Amino acid sequence: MSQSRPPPLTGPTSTPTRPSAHTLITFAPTGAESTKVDVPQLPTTLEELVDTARRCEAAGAALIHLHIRDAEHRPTLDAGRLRASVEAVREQTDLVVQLSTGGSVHDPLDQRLTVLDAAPDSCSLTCGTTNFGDDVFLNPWPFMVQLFRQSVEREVVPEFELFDLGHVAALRRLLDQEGLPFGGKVHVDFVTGVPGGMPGTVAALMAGVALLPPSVTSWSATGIGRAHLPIAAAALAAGGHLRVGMEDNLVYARGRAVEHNDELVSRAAELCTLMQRPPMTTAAARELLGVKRR
Ligand code: KMH
Ligand code: ZN
Repeated sequence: MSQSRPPPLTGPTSTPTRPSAHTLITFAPTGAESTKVDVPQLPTTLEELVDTARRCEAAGAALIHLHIRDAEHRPTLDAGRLRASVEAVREQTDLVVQLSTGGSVHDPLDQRLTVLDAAPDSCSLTCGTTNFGDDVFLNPWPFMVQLFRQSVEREVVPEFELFDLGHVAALRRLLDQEGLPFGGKVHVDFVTGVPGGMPGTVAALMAGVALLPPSVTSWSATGIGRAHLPIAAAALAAGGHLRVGMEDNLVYARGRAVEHNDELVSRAAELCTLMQRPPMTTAAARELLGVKRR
């Protein structure tokens, strides 16, 4: 703990009163948790990823949240593979490319920092440690600060991942201490329903939204597993944006597995359109997030 006066962890909040006319749909196609053996339809090869990216863009998504796998389909932070994946998705789509810096719960912190070497448009930045099932997803304060500073240097736009209400307080502390991220916008994503994090309930999501600091310019939400649809509906109703994908949910409906990520994106796009906030274009997403053209 430093001796200087700590910044306030509470203060003005920014519950939005006027929702954006369009909805940013983010998709997280792979994650680091499911295995190819258990879920053969999970996109794990570069070819599968690029095909998924194209199909999800066509279905209405504007941002891909990317984890990659090695030749044995295991999670990896291999620099060459990360760079090749970013380049391939960029060549084949106009999606905003976000690399996960969360990786898997087994990835060391210093290796997670090297993800920015692959020059993505955006990177995830989780605002605190959380229990993650039987594991721990580690995000100590010095790591958050280091990643934030590195993202500013590299001109990569962070998306602040909030798994718990305490993460909202940590986000406020980070912004108070470090100022605005590269691009000047602050986009956050509530990841609800992780066993150990905030529950995937409307009440928990709304509590998080109510605590957001005023510098937050947009927020999205995802629900893990059976929280997927209710959280999407709640986020839309409250003026938020959506994240969907097989990283978060493998079940399309009771007794029916997700066969392809674009099913989840298509359903999200239908929901947005029904709610009179149709999917945002990739160009509009770049503007919303303050992402630089590379
Ligand atoms: N795979 C989780 C341990 C992120 O992408 O930044 C962390 C995660 C968050 O998925
Ligand atoms: Zn992730």
